[in-house]
Amino acid sequence: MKLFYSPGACSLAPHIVANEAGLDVDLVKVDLATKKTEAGDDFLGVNPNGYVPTLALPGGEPITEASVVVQYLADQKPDSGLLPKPGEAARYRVQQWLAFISTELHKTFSPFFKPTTPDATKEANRALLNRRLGYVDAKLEGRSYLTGESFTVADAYLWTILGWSKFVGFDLSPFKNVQRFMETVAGRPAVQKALREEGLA
Ligand SMILES: N[C@@H](CCC(=O)N[C@@H](CS)C(=O)NCC(=O)O)C(=O)O
Repeated sequence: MKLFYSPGACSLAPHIVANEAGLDVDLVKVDLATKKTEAGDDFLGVNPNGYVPTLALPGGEPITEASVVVQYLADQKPDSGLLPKPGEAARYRVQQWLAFISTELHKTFSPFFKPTTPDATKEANRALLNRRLGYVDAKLEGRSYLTGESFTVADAYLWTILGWSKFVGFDLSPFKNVQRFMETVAGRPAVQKALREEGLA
């Protein structure tokens, strides 16, 4: 398997999951501006949408979408606890969080990275993020991770997206449980390993 990534981008979530699961994944760095891999290959030939994460499987069509790539990786190690097994009610709770993170957080953060985003849009997104983070903070009350004491793929995704806060000037300090969550996840060896492998630590 090859995981196409860009340092610190949302592809960090599946990278963390691969490390947590102990999977052997080849990392391929992509320049998102030029759509070239580090080796100079055309990334659009792999994913015509030109975005990471993209997981290339031997002899198959690549899997895209962060919320799905993390599930595919976790399912390669069903006993890892990263994603409850098919049919278990708890699996849908994790999938609910993945959808929430993707649609309510990830895509609300993205416009901050685009120089063409109008200030009014940034302000509206900041207000929405504050409301959504209030919800997340309440859910994290009295628990280490989103669904309890067990780290799942949703935690990897949430941690990755909220890690962007410092780059876009979004203040996490009102959200005490979220701040504690960020520190807890940062302390996981698989997370630190992923940061080192992406040249971020
Ligand atoms: N729908 C995709 C979006 C992924 C995405 O936005 N990736 C960003 C990095 S976090 C990217 O590669 N942007 C470059 C581009 O869209 O050209 C997903 O959910 O995984």
